[in-house]
Parts: sequence; C-alpha cells; structure tokens
Amino acid sequence: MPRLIQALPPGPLALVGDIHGEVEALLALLHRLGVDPDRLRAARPVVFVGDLVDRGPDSIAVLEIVSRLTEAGLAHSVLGNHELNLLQEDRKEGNGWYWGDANDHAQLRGTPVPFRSRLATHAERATIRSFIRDLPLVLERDDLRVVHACWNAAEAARLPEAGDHAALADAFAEEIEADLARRGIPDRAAEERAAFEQLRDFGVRPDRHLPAVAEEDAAHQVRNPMKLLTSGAEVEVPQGGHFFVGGKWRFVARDRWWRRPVERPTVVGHYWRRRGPPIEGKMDVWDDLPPFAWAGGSADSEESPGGVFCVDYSVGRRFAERARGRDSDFDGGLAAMCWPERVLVFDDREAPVRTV
Ligand SMILES: [Mn+2]
Repeated sequence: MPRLIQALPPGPLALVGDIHGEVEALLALLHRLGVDPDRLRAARPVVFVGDLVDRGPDSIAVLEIVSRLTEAGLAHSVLGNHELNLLQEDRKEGNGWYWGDANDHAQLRGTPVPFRSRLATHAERATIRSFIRDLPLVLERDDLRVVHACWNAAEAARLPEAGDHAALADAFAEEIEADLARRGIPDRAAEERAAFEQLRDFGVRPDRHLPAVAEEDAAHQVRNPMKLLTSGAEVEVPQGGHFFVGGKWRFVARDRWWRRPVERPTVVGHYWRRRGPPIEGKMDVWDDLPPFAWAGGSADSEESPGGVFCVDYSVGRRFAERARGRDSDFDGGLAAMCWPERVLVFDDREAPVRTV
C-alpha cells in the first residue's frame, strides 16, 4: 500500500495537467519539455497532477508512458478522481475503455457522441491497476505542494500514513453514512426527493431549498478526505440557488477553496480552465480569474505566501471539439508549469506563457 503523502524530488520540475487519454498531446508536450520517453532522458523530472485517463483516444498508451518514466525515476504522479473511479470499479461516462465497452458515449446537446478510445484487455487492466493503486494523493516539498483537486490540512490529517485508496474511500463513506443515519438525514432526503420526481426531471424544478439533500451531498464530498483531495470541495447553494446539471437538480456547488490562504504554493488540476476569456452564460469556477493567473495570494503576499494554480487547460475537452469537426487549433490544451520559473509550456503552442 502506498504512503499517501510523499516527497517531491529536489530541483526544477515540470508539473503537467490532466491528460485524459490524449496521448498525442502528451508526446508533443514531453518533446517541448526535453523529455524522451523512449531513451528515458529528461531535462527535469515530470510531475503529473492526476486524471491521466478517460474520454480521450488512448488512456492505455498514456499510462504506459507515465509508468515507464516513473520506473526510470523521471516522473511522479498523484491520484486523480478518474483513477480513483477505476480503483473503486465505479463505471462512469468516459471510462468504458477500461471495461472494454465500445459503446461508451457522451451526450453533447442531446446528441450521443461515442468515445473513440482504445479498449483495454484483461491483461492491460491488471497492469493499469497495479500502477495506479501505488500512486500517492499528495506530493510535497518546502516550496510546493501538488494534489489533484483540493488541499485541506485538517482533512488530510485524518488520512493514515499509508492505505488502499478504494478501501479508504469506502470506509470514510460508511462513517459519514452512519453519522447521517443517526441524525435521520437520509430519510428526510428521500422524502425531499420523492416530492420532485427524484430530482431527475429538468421540467420539475423544486420550488424550495432541500436541506437534507444538500447536507447529504456535501457531507459525502467534504467529510471524506479521499473525495475532498481528489475531486474538490462543495458547499450548499443559497436558498433558491439550485441548478440542473449531469441529469439532476443539485443543491451543492463547487467551493472556490483556493480563495482561502494556503501556506505554500499549491498546484492542482481537475477544474477545467480556459486559455481565453470566459464564455458568457457558461458556469465557470474561474470566471473571476484571468487565464494564466494564480488564485488566492501570490509569492509576495504576506498573509498567503502560497497561492493556488490550476494547470488543467481542458485538453480533456478535445474529444468534444473533434465531435464538432475540429482536428487542430483546439480550445483545450495540455500544459506544464515549469517550476520554479512559474512559466507554462503548451503541447500546441510555440511560445511559453508567464503566469501572473
Ligand atoms: Mn479531476
């Protein structure tokens, strides 16, 4: 079982965002970074922030490259929520490749779009499992912390030193379940859902806030450190602020945890970010931050000497861009932040970008 918090290597690093099976983007980016996965040479070690897999054309090839570099001591990765889903055997849209499911697809504006992904064989599944179950949740050193979605010192302190990811996530979930049950929350939530078609019908908008549904959903996210660190914090929406997404009415929303101080620079992925300005009318947790900006403090701010930077520039959206007929000049890109320079390199752009 892996130690859950491990040390980053010393010296300069390249911190690579979520890849989501986009192997061509990975190869192009590694080339620009001076990393050769065939000859096993690297100008500097590479650190992957998680979500190596799902949706894109070849998650298997991405994992082969990352594990080769890792075995050679040239790469390190943290676990993302997509890897945790595989370990928990949780079938989700976009991970059909792992189960050999050729019919996996997304709904884009009501049209089914298949994921054209290479399917894993039984033997590949076993190899993949043994690689990802050894990944830590957090990598850190004095000047930097890397975690997939969210850093929270109090919740991280509840983790054992080492453990099996899937078993830990289940154990925390059971503990939360038992506490909610003692307080009668699941029964109240079931009643609330029953009044509104189980919250699955867009046409049946609840006319009031549903507090038990909100409490249940938030508890499972923020009181489970495995979930919190890999898929981020959520908060109850204000009265009347519920919204419909992913096929159901929701009473919790993503918490912009990066607005609170962190004690050292923290680099995450997970939250799809754009290289251009926000699109009006689209929900976007980054709508108050310029595309290449750090959140929640800067290197010279005294109360928050850290700052948080999300290095996921939505390469995972390319499957949808291709479905709309685009095969180059994508909106989404794969980025690496060179550390300590704080400069971004993209798979598909010549010029590096200084972060601010
Ligand atoms: Mn993620």
